[in-house]
Amino acid sequence: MNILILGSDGYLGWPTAMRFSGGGHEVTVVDNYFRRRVSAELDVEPLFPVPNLVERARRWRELTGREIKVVIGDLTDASFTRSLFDGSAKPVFGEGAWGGPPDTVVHYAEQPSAPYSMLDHKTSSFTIFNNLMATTNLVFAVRDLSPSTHIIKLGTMGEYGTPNIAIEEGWLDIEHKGRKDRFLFPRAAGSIYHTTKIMDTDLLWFAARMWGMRVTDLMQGPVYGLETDETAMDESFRPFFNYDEIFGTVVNRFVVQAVAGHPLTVYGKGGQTRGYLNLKDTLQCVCLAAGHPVGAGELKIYNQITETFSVNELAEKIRKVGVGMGFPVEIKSIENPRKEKEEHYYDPVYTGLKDMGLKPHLLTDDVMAGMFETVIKNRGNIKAHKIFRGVKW
Ligand code: USQ
Repeated sequence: MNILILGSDGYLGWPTAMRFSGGGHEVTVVDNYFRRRVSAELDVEPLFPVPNLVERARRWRELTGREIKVVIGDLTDASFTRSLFDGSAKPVFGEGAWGGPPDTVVHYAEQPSAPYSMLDHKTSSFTIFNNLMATTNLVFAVRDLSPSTHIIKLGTMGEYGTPNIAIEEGWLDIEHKGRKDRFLFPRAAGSIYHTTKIMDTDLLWFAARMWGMRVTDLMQGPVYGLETDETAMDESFRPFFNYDEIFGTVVNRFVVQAVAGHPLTVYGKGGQTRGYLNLKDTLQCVCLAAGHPVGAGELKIYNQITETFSVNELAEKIRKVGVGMGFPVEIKSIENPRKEKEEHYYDPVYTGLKDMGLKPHLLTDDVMAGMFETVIKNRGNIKAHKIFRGVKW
């Protein structure tokens, strides 16, 4: 397949690019380096430096002989987005001829942080504009230039919120006054970022209904880890590993806190329950979705998680592994800077991807110990002041 990966510099993008390229697909990666710029602006750089996309693509070619083309640009610029579908985009790396419009687009190119979206009016507006314009421009480019392209969009479990009923995979059958119909599962997001993901889903559903677009929306929970088969090939292939409050997800944060001797920052009562998954499983899920293109006019939704934990359960698991490795880990509940339910029902369905063949890598003691080892090697880079800033909702 000819695959376009939008948002390739981020935590998930580059590992996904290597997986598809290693699998023999033609891969073009696209990014505007938003994450790098904002990390520097807000003083929240990752645990270790990550080479830019050209440097990584060059190293990938040296090691594998395979070429990943790199295009740098901003998807909120409609003409730039269209250039990716009509062959006029100019790669900054990669010499091979244009392979034609993509069979599959993996769309990660969004501002991914809930706290960033809640910092202030400016970052909220940016999140809304950036995320919705990128998706809008993609939808129109596909409609006009490559209507058979399968769009794989990264959504989030946070679109559903924490309802008091089981969370189905995207859709809910309703019986009302004796009649039945099927609707998108009710959504109730807890941040401006998560709200933009709801709006994305609505845009894509509109495009599927009106223009026969083919869309898979992957409702993903917080991801952890930094090891994949490909990142293990070379240190420069490791993805962004953030431990700060803006870009760090909770498992990664807790491991760094344990190593740094910082009490694990459980927000509020710690009963907040979410579905989690290993970075390795994100790659499996996206590859499975790409291998199962949906029909014209179809929006297929999967809940992309492999197990659920409350924040208290996560903290306890990481404490146990940390203590076993000689760290005196302390857990400390702090006032929750977010507005979210701290005790709630949580029963998501997540069978669709497993039915397609997903083999989950769970959060075992060994997996956590592996994360500890990488963090220990880089512990000299940990800056304690980056761990908590208290972005209030
Ligand atoms: N939490 C703590 N302590 C911390 C950090 C987080 O108790 O130090 C809690 C949060 O309050 C929340 C839970 O842990 O209840 C998860 O927080 P998170 O920061 O790991 O994840 P979140 O902000 O929800 O966002 C992340 C990704 C986002 C993705 C989302 C999936 O950054 O891109 O969409 O996970 S989900 O959470 O299912 O919506």
